[in-house]
Amino acid sequence: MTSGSTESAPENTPSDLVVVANRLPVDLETLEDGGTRWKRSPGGLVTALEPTLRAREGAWVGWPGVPDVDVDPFSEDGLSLHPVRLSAEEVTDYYEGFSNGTLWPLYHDVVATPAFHRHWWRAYVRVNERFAEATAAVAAQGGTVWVQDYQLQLVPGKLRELRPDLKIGFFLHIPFPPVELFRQLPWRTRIMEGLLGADLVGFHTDGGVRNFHWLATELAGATPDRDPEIVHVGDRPVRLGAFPISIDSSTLDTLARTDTVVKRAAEIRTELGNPCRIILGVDRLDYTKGIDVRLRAYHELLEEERISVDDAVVIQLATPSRERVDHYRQMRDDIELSVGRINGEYARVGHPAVHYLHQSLPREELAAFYLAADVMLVTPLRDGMNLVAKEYVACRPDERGVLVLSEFAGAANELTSALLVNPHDTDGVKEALYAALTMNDEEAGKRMRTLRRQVLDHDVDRWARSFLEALGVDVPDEQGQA
Ligand code: GDG
Repeated sequence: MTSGSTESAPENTPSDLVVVANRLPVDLETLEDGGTRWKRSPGGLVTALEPTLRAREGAWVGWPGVPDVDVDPFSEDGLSLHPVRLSAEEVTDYYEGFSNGTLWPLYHDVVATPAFHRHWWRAYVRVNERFAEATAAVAAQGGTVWVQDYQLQLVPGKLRELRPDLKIGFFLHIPFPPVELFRQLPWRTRIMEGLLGADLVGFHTDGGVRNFHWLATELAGATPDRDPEIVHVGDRPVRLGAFPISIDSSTLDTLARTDTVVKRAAEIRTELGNPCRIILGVDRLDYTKGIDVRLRAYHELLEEERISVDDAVVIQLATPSRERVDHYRQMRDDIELSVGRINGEYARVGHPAVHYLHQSLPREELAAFYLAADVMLVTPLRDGMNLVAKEYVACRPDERGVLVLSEFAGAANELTSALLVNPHDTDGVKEALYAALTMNDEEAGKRMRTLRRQVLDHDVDRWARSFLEALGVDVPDEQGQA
């Protein structure tokens, strides 16, 4: 195997702090000659956790993104990585099936119908056990383990059985659903018991904490405490809390001030034919993101002749996502049909109304789009947080631009100076879009300044720090002092 900048494997050194996530922070890529190499996938989570992980000889347990390969543990830039093997069938049943065909729609308010299949569940249990075993083998005596997200909800319980000495945290990146919806799940008690294996269970919002508290005490037999953020499993307390995730705000702010990005933003406007207003959407192509909602609102404004294509064009960047899952294939067809329909009716040669890119763009290019956009439309039907909304704000050091944001995104709790909309109310979204397009500079600037204060003060480092501190971990400061 060719592997980027890897060092010899530190597999025998137990780690004080272990992050467990479905994916490793690097992807295994197959080369043309049949060899393989590691490619870093620098997500927000890695950036947030890297300094803490390095300071404590941290480890990361996860799937390398390719089925049916056995890869030995290795270390990259001082972080030890422990790949977990998944077979192709497990990727289908545990990942695409139970995680993305059952839990994802169920936890997002059933905006698509979840499928319940017993063979998917069995694969989920098996894979979760494998992750727990891999973690148990890596964590130092009395160490800390931080489990991430909905794919691994059984890991805390299983890990506690294997290693009662560990401190275990769990963070859910998607919404924790209302009680009535969660109760549809045939394996609801098993999931609750899995999560209650943790010492600390974190959500983006207080709503998640409340839903979880009810289910823990009414369904899973935990005992309430006087403190609503604690329940007891036997004599063991489990803490609950809201930890709204964020982004590396200052890095994005700096990027958006660079000459390259500023110049590219101006170029984008010219390439679009200098429309008065650029409206932007940036999403993984996912049915929860409400891409159809915003296209409908734009379409109706054109139909009603309140705006024209010279006044406002839409750019929709839609990153390819989960393309083997049925709901996603159907939704992509629907969106592409709407884009075609709007352009068919309103575009002129060389001047589309909607510019639709089903591609993933480099980070600098994305920052230039944020900087070029006069109106950012973030209209999910349900979203744990939504980092795009925060990234847009961080990329506006010019204090211009208007954010239209769904009340059903976790980000709406913090970004209250955005124009908040109910994505189910087409008229409401339409009016908010119109208000954003016609807002005067003074009001837009005032709103953007308030949004920027929030996003720049509450970055992803603060998020990671507050979770780990609540778990009782000494987090080193920026100088590396514990
Ligand atoms: C889950 C929860 C929660 C998108 N297109 C490109 C690109 N992106 C990046 C964005 C942003 C990320 O993808 C998407 O993050 P979101 O938070 O918006 O949504 P999910 O992927 O659904 O994330 C969500 C999150 O977990 C964290 O807890 O906020 O609620 O659903 O960072 O910038 N990045 C690049 N090119 C693209 O074309 N480089």
